[in-house]
Amino acid sequence: MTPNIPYYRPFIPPQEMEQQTAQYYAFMNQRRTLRHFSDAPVPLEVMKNIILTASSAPSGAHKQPWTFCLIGNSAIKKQIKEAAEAEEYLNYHGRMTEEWLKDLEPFGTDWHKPFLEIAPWLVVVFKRIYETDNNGKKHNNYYVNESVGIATGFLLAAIHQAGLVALTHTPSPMNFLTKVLNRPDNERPFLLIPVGYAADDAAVPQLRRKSFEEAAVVY
Ligand code: IYR
Repeated sequence: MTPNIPYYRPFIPPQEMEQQTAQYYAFMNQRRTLRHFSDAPVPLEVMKNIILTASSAPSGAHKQPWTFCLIGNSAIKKQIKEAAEAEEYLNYHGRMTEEWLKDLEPFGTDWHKPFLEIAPWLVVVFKRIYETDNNGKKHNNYYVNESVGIATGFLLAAIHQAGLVALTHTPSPMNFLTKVLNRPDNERPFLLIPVGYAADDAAVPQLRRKSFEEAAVVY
């Protein structure tokens, strides 16, 4: 077993904590999913910090079953945009139900995905189903969806903290990302996340978030 090391966090009195958590909530509650990006550059160093934050997430047996592909290359972004639009065209023209299309109306989405070329960075999150050891033996990872979902949550929080915006984009099916990015057999695309500054004229739908009583039950 690996030896344990001491862990310390300073004591925060409950009153101070109440203020601190209220402030953090107010800050996080300003995060919005954006579809309108500026093409203004964002330094690679910033993206590295954001991805390291994501990669600090807890994971099943600490297997860290994720790979974050960071794409700034215009030719690859173009390839991804074209492949995503080809799939989405089919989705919006028959593969999605009437009910689904109606549910998406407030968001004004369609098969066009210009942001995949405009945003300075695309982060493609891959989940790693298994790892291969030095003898070529495969070992399944644990709670992969939960782990990668949590890491993606950390990623979105770090993007927001940077003053940037993101879109949790789910082109469907997503296997074209495996091909375009030449990913190995143990990886599956999980989410495609354009990251950048919000466009000057960016707008978001007016949404209401669940109240505490709607979101939670206290026992
Ligand atoms: N993947 C499609 C459709 C779509 C589905 C849901 I659920 C959304 O919240 C938004 C879009 C697209 O990207 O347009």
